[in-house]
Amino acid sequence: MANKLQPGSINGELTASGLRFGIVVSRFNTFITERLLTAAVDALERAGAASENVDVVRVPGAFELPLAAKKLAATRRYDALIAIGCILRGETAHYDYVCSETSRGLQLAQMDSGLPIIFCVLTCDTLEQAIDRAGLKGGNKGFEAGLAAIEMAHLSRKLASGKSSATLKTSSSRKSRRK
Ligand code: INI
Repeated sequence: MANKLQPGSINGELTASGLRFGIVVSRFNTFITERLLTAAVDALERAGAASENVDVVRVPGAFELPLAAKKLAATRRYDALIAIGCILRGETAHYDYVCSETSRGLQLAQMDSGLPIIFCVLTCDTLEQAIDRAGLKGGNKGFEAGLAAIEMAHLSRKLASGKSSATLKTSSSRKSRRK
């Protein structure tokens, strides 16, 4: 039997006009990370973000992404951040340390700051797997990250406002009636 109760839902829109984004990119495996970056910027641009509202910061490797993201978050200048990197498995355990500290550090920075930090760090066994995810068979994870950043920026604002889904719906329909 279908429920009579119809819960309200709170969603993030996919329009980027007026929103500010910071992107931190690792130069390690730059062949991949620059492709991810281009696609992330493409997603923001297509959704209406303005050039002056998007900053790109480059760091040496994925391991350095969390600190740069944390510092950008502390400026309180952004609605969302995107962290871009590519970690490829080598012959030693180095890969495991870089993967775990990068993901842990980014999640910590996100939870500490309350700012959405989108995880666009590929962790692959081979270069081929990374290429597939940076514009070939697997699409482009950078584009997905751009969309996730926009959605989370909106959602984050809405959740911080403390308004219920009913109030948000009423105020947005009031706004669209005014247009
Ligand atoms: N950094 C990466 O972003 N990807 C890698 O594949 C990688 N590997 O394999 O070594 C890597 N190492 C560097 C690391 O991120 C730091 O920049 C370095 O250890 C200095 O702190």
